[in-house]
Amino acid sequence: MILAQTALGLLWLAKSSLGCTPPNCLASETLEPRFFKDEAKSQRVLKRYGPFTAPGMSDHHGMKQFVSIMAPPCNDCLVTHIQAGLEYPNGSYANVNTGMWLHHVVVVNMNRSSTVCPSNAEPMFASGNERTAANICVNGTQKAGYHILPTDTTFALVAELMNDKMEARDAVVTIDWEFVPASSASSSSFKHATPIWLDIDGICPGSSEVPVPDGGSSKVFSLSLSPPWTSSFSAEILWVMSHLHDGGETLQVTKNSSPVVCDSVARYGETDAYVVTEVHDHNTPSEGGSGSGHHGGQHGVKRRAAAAPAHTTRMTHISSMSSCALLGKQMNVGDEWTITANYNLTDHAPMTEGDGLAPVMGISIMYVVKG
Ligand SMILES: *[C@@H]1O[C@H](CO)[C@@H](O)[C@H](O)[C@H]1NC(C)=O
Ligand SMILES: *[C@@H]1O[C@H](CO)[C@@H](O)[C@H](O)[C@H]1NC(C)=O
Ligand SMILES: *[C@@H]1O[C@H](CO)[C@@H](O)[C@H](O)[C@H]1NC(C)=O
Ligand SMILES: *[C@@H]1O[C@H](CO)[C@@H](O)[C@H](O)[C@H]1NC(C)=O
Ligand SMILES: [Cu+2]
Repeated sequence: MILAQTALGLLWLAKSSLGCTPPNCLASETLEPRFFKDEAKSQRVLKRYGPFTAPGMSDHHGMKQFVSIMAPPCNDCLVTHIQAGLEYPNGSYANVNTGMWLHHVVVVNMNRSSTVCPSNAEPMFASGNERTAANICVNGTQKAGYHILPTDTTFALVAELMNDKMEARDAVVTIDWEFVPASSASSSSFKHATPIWLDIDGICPGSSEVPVPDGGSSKVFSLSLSPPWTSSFSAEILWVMSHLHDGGETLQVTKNSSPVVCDSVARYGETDAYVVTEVHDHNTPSEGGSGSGHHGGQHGVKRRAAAAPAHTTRMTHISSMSSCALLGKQMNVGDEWTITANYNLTDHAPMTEGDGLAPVMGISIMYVVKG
């Protein structure tokens, strides 16, 4: 990930003294906590970051990455559950059916080192447009959370948005944070969770984006983290969440070549928000960008010859990735961990960029408790 360096470059932002610095100025919302409310005085807050202006489709395919310094959601607290989302500035839900993607969001704790790549700052959460939750406490069954220390003063937010319309549009990234204060966590014997970031782009990933092998001439391919990551501690694995791009089918986390410890499955178009329906009419050779975009559809939605009858295409995009919970004390000193991202571009159309295929990703974040 680029973020370690890029975020440092933007540190001057934090020094601005206007009370708040974008993207930290939007109203947050207090929500009802779901886990450990009475037991550990938990709190839950929906933070809004932005607004960010995604360019029109003709400018970098409507994509833009934003890197900003953000305040941690709480101080000296254990974060038990995290989930990202996307809104328009008027507060309405934003997703692919209205042409706006939360391509990815990564939250980095700039005051800590990544466990897998110690030269980078620690990515403590990430999400793609499928918006998988980091359910660290597994719905309150585990007294565990990511400890934001009093010295963790600086987080970075890396957000990439993608806009399917011709005109530039604003969107707001939301993150729903649930946490318990460290004092009550300590008196309730909460455990501290460590995020382990495994990435097909390597132990110290760059952008995490990997080109499609041979430009996609082979529709079925797998990409792995190689060499694997070797754990230097033993740990209990609480939660494993994974990320693929369109065309992806499964992502496997494997220990010592076998067994597969977690097999995460991509599902497509489970709700209307993840489906783009287009009517193609030869009289109005659609473009102008409403929906067909540069991703997904292109392969299945080649412009039809003028004589072709009007027809409708329905493109589905990844709407969820299954997670794995409570895998037990499976991590031992010296274990070699890898992940394999399995793609089948025949089964599901990949994203395109111009005339070629967009790069793909394969990432798993494991939240573990050392010891
Ligand atoms: C909110 O903004 C979106 C995007 O601009 C727009 O499509 C939608 O109609 C708006 N909703 C309301 C209730 O104004
Ligand atoms: C957590 O609770 C939600 C809502 O009840 C449920 O859909 C989900 O399956 C639960 N997840 C786990 C890992 O228990
Ligand atoms: C946290 O990291 C930021 C960015 O590197 C740095 O400016 C700040 O001083 C650090 N905070 C502490 C308490 O070390
Ligand atoms: C890829 O998907 C196609 C279309 O669903 C299917 O026929 C084929 O068996 C799949 N290939 C593999 C290796 O899964
Ligand atoms: Cu991605």
